[in-house]
Amino acid sequence: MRFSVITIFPEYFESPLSVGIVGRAIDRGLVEVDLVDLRRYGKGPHRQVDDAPFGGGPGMVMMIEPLAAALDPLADTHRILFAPAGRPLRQEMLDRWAGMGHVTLVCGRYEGVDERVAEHLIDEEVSLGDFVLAGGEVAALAVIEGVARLVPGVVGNPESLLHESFRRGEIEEPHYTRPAEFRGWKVPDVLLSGDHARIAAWRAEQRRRRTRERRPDLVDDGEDGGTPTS
Ligand code: JF5
Repeated sequence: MRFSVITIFPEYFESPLSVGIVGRAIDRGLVEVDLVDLRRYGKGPHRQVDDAPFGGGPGMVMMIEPLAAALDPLADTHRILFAPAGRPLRQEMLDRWAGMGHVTLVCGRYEGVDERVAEHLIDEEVSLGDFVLAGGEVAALAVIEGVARLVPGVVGNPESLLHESFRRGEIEEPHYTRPAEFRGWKVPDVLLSGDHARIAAWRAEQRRRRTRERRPDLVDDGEDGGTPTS
């Protein structure tokens, strides 16, 4: 699996890509990340990549020329732009991108990106959620990590991928480990009972309750039938 990342901060990615599951996947050659420094394609002696918005207003807009120059050699890849106005990221997208072999991640910065980039040079505009970041770099890292763990051989036990709660449209039940009591806070008795049928029923009930309480948008009895998660 190959990721090309277009960013004005390639150094931002160094530590996150060197540790944990992703770091090991890169070391083993299962995942490759090519960092493309957008400034390389910047305009003039200052390598300018942003300019004032037409029509006025605050902030700066990322210019189309540097982005086009960086994206043209990647025209045969699936190109994703991160921005708050994109479609919300979901597990189904990560599943789909994991099957693509090579995706390009474009990290927006400043107030926005010239709309002609999204319109002509990008396949999908994606958001991490309803909040604003300083740039798309965190979103790119989230996608690299979420996709990398789906690449065959990256995660030790691939069985665990199938049992993920998001694939069932629910959130997870609570987990506990030793000690059975800490500061008087007890682990639910049922988990110590050894009765596997009762444990499974309790966990299923916990998932239903927590989903209803915390994520009513996932529950399949609303107006819109719930948000599919995979
Ligand atoms: C960004 C223009 C990109 O704020 C974000 C973001 C939020 N969710 N997903 C991405 O990206 C930074 C800001 C303005 C383009």
